[in-house]
Amino acid sequence: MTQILGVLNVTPDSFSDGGRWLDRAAAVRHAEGMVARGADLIDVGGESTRPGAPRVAISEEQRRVLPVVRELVDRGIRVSIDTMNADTAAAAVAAGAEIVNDVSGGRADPEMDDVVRETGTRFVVMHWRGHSESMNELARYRDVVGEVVREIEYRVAELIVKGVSPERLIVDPGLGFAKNGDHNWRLLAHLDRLQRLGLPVLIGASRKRFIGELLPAGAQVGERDFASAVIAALAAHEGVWGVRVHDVSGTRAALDVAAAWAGGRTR
Ligand code: PMM
Repeated sequence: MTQILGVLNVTPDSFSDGGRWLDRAAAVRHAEGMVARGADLIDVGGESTRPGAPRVAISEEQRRVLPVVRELVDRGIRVSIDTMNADTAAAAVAAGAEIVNDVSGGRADPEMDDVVRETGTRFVVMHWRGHSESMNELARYRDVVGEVVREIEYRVAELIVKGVSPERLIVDPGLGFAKNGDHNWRLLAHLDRLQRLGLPVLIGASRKRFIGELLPAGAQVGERDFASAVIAALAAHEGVWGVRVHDVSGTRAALDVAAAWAGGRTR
């Protein structure tokens, strides 16, 4: 069954939910709501990765996320930590986070690979070419699917050489990260190429701009949820391991449809 990672951005500036969950009690309530609606894990992040976002000091990132991680773990909620910082990853894993979701796939912080090996955490290797301020210039490909798969494969090989067990790795094409809408759709249409690496695949399409580009002009960010849930259903149908989403109820329904459809085949 495809896993749902419910997004909890503890930031003032994420593009779709910035500022809403900076208050710890509100963040925890929101996470509990997502679990009640069917999230398998809560992906807690303290640094916005939207294009052009400024970097956040590590101390500030940890001040935002660590108390929330601790409180969710105490309540029996499974947590992934969305961070590019090795120190934050180590502290979150020590607090009980079971997945480190690094949008740079370990490329932003040279210490990350060691933390992954030493802690034995599960680790998301997302395709990444550079920080958000340079993302648009880096969105140049001759063969986006081939290049993204090769670059992820290279990073996976580097992690394995450093002693990380491949069973701990999850891969993610990094939709919207140094990619335009056309790139994203090609990657989604060729998920099988990424799946051939033999590792679980995570997809983060929820509410991203390329979905907005399909909708009528002037549609609000929240109106992207229905289309995001359709992508989740199609991705689940292709056999992805997980989807990272903001709207858990819609995604739960979409994934239940995909599972029932798949079940219908076997009866
Ligand atoms: N996208 C965002 C943040 N974290 N993590 C993974 N693994 N994959 C993604 O595509 C991804 C991510 C940016 O989206 P947000 O601003 O809505 O959190």
